[in-house]
Amino acid sequence: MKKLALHWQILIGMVVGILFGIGMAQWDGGKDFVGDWIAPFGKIFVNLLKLIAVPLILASLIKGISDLKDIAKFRNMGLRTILIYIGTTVIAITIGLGIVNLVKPGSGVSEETIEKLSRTYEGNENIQGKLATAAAQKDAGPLQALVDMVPDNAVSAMSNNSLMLQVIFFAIFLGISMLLIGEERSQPLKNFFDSLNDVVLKMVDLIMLTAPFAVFALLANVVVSADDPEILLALLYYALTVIAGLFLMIVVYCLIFALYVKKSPFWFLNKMAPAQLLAFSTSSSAATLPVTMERVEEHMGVEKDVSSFVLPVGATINMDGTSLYQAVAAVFVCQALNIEIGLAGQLTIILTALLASIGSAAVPGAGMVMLVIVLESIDFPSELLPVALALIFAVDRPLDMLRTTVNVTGDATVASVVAKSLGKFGEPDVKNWDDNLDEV
Ligand code: DAS
Repeated sequence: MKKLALHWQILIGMVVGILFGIGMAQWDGGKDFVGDWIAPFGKIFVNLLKLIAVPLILASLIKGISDLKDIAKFRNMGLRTILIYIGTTVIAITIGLGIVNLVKPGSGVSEETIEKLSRTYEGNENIQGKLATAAAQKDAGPLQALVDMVPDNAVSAMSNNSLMLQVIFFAIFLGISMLLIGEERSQPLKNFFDSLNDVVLKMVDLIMLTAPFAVFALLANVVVSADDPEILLALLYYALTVIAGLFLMIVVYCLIFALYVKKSPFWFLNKMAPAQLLAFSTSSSAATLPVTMERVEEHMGVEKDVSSFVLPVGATINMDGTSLYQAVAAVFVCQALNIEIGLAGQLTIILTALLASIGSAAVPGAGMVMLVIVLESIDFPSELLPVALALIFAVDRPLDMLRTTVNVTGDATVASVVAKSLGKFGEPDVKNWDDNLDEV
């Protein structure tokens, strides 16, 4: 029997994981059993993907830059990439503000719900941790993000995934230096990174063989750890507002694909499905990056010198789903707590949500940390910050899964647009999902 396409296998793993999690949640020992014996396999899978993200970024970026032959082309591609990323993020935030002001999900939240959520979550160490992280980021100087981008140790930069920008900085610096010393002298190093790139992409294929079981473990753990349905219900309007906004953002990507890239949006979503399902299951753009790169390069035909730059940069600084969510969440908590924010406040949200999504790390729950920065930018009462996070905490994980899916879809869309604009959108190497697995 012909093997099921990868995304169907992953989808089956997710559905079985959700059903298994629901079943386990009915049994008192279910949460502990899943946490002790099932969840670790999901964590191992995420760790494996993060493990290879760094060598993959290094090899593909250096190969991509050294393939460009001259720096002017790299500068042109870099500027185009950053501008388009900013454009899609501003669109996302605008959609978020539009829909939250239209639906007004916060106005329906009752006093007792606010009281119950505050009592349940305000002391939660996860919320305290996010407030502390946000405070630390706020205390940093305005150029701290720039300083953090420059590693003081090439090896340590490669060992810490959340400092992916440092790896990108180092790879760009090395790649440009290779261009400057000329092809002949840099050829041995180029051959090394070319070969490393091929080997790491094969590692992605091998890791993906375990994806169906891994997403089963991830989803089972998310479901069995979910909060009580009553609280989730109280936040239904808010969650649906975010989901509607995220869906509209996917429609924007499909329109961009159909009108500019001139390919069917369904073709695009079909090619991206495994990466989107992984983004949903892991809630981590960083962990999903190796798969996003493999799909965009090998299954969609975007040339490596574009995808190897645009996608790693996008995974760290372009989070359209997160910025849309921050716009909705910031206005939602103000509505729920009857805090007036005028037009000026909403415009401030556009700017700070843009900067916050650039500053968000590509890891689960990063968006909530940056939400504190956005709230503080509109003079939100600091004593109400724990209540504000408590209001959205219960549904943050499922919404994080969805906004991460939008984040990676946005990165792939921009990579396709940049490739199309540079005439570097070729034919995919791999027609079917398992063509490149035959020799495994
Ligand atoms: N989970 C983040 C990511 O990896 C997004 C977020 O937290 O909003 O993209």
